[in-house]
Amino acid sequence: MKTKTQVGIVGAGPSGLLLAQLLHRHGIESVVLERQSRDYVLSRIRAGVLERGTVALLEQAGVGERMRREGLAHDGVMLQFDSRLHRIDFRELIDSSVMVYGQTEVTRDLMNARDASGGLTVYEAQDVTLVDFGSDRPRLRYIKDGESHELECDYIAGCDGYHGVCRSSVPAEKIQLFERVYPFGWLGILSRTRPLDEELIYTSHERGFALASMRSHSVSRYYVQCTLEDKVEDWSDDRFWDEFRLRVGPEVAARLETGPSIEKSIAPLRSFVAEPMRFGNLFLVGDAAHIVPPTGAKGLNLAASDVGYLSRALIERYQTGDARALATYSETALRRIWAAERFSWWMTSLMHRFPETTGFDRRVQVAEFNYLSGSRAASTALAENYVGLPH
Ligand code: RFL
Ligand code: PHB
Repeated sequence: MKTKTQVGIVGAGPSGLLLAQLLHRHGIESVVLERQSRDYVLSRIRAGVLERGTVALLEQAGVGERMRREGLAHDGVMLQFDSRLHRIDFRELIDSSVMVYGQTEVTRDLMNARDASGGLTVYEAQDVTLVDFGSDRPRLRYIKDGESHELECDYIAGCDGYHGVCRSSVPAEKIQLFERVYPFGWLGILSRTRPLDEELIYTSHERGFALASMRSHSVSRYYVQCTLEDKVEDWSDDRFWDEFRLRVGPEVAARLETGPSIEKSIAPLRSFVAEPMRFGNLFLVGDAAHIVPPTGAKGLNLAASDVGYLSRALIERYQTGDARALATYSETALRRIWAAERFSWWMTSLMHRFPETTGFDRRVQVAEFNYLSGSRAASTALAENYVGLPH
């Protein structure tokens, strides 16, 4: 079956759904094609910290109501090195804050908004293929319930994540890839327990990194650095809690409420950027174009800032015919992406134990922590980046 729309969006993660919603608010029609089912998309536990700019975009998209009610505004974060704590006070240093509100909830709100808008989202769309995206007649082919479909559109937005089809459809000679793979992963668990603290605690310990985060006043999210060989099955809940206690130290551990995990997963850490992000009428957005290690809480926020740039450029193009912002989308987005790549790489390097770490490396990490603790300038630099550089 052949159909037509203005913007064909591949992927119903936060990038694709937020783009669809912002376009809809400006009268621009889109169709979203998603490989997985709706429930599968909602079952993925990922990011938890939203920058100011992301919150503002969600408000603009008309999905801020529940986030405002249920999200937790945080005015700072704690860094801990070998039981010494230093608080980065966003409010005092830069008069700002972040919002703790899970990616799952953001996605759920966006799905509900999409339903209300009447826009079409095709879940379980198989074998999505991009056709002639270099021409002015780009098309998306896919199979749904055994039937072939072709969707003609003006533009294609590749919002299909790191393993998606859009980036890999670009001929190798037209794209440059930059990558750093870290020699460790994060093992994360979710539990129905009271969070350890009112704010997040990032810990660097000889045994490796640990993070105490949360989703609400009664649901916590914890991580420990693990090896690339570790398997989820190797980590019973008890083993996880024991390791976590050792890393955060007795004083912080004394406040820890433990309980059965309701989700447990391992994510490898990677930095990755594809350049450029535009190929004719195909635009890459979010994880399809870049990955950051989660240490700076930037992945979802970068996806949102890409969507901000692309939605504004498309709105301008449809409202005034002016395609200049579309022409500079890649350059504009990449400038902010590299700033977040730098910050995420730096914070990962500061907080983790690398297999090759020597006594020298550890002392350099401790010296950097000491500098952060004693310097308002250094703390301000961290605060500015963590809360999010301007869009
Ligand atoms: P997503 O969320 O990966 O969504 C892409 C969507 O595209 C679909 N898709 C396809 N659809 C049709 N046809 C195809 N051929 C397709 N191939 C893929 C997928 O099913 C999916 O629904 O990308 P998006 O929207 O750009 O959003 C980006 C964020 O999800 C991501 O940056 C963050 O979640 C990254 N991330 C984390 N970020 C943080 O800030 N803090 C974290 O704690 C954090 N944990 C994580 C993460 C990413 C992870 N991944 C990607 C493995 C933990 C994990 C495990
Ligand atoms: C999370 O809550 O999942 C989370 C928070 C901060 C990070 C990474 C993940 O840096």
